[in-house]
Amino acid sequence: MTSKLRKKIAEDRLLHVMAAHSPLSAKLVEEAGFDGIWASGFELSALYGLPDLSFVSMTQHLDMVRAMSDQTPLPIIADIDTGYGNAINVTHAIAEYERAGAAAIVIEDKTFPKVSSLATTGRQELLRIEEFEGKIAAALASRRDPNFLVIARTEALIAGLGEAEALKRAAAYESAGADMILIHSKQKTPNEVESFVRAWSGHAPIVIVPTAYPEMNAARISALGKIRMVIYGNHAIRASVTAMKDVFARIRRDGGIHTVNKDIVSVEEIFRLQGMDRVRLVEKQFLR
Ligand code: SPV
Ligand code: MG
Repeated sequence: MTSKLRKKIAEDRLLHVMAAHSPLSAKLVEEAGFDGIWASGFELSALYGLPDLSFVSMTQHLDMVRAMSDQTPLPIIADIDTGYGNAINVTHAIAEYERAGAAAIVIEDKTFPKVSSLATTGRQELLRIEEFEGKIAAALASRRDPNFLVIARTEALIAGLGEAEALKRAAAYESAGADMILIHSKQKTPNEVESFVRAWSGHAPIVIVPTAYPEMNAARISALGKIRMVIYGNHAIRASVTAMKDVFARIRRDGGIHTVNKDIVSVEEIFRLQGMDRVRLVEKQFLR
């Protein structure tokens, strides 16, 4: 999967990567035609009913990455937050994520424990640049497959440190060997990210997560030219919550499941997603 992602990035087109929080949602991402899966920390935290504050452990996240990669051939971009500790911990994390079937990791320059970048309040503390360069170097030195991508994410704009600091950090992380740079912003308009991208003179392709500024669509992203990947960061979990809330409310209101039945997928569709056809084949072959 690693070389597949590397090749896609070399194709010089915008890659669309959708969040997933389970093997089932990962399969739906694949069937919808996305280029990759974002193993989002925010989504997995929400799945457990927890805030995105480094509460979910590396083991929990790794188990999910492994389960997703067992179910879909799509490249998985793993959100490893701050790398679960210092540069030494990063060496361990990279080996584990590679083994679990991820094609790439995104590591961010915040301190541990992190606070969700989308939180309107809360501390957003950044590491010293040198320390984060060390974490990138540790990631690069620990990958066994050179096609396993190390994506460095700067939270300088999220922390309110401004474009100059974001550019300085992005340049330092590129020099440290990062394959791509993720620039994150929670401004309600694309202006902040567009300005950063225009000012970016590095060679590393850019990744964005336009959750807070949804009008930044594919046409607008492509017009900037330097962005190679867009991550739809939490749309799987938000779509699930929307759908469940709606159906549950209708069942309560209507006093039964008779009205919603036609509006939700059939049990047969779930059988298909579960791979029940394979069970039938095995049954025929081996049950005697
Ligand atoms: C995630 O999806 O976990 C992310 C993106 O890291 S964001 O929540 O926007 O920080
Ligand atoms: Mg995250």
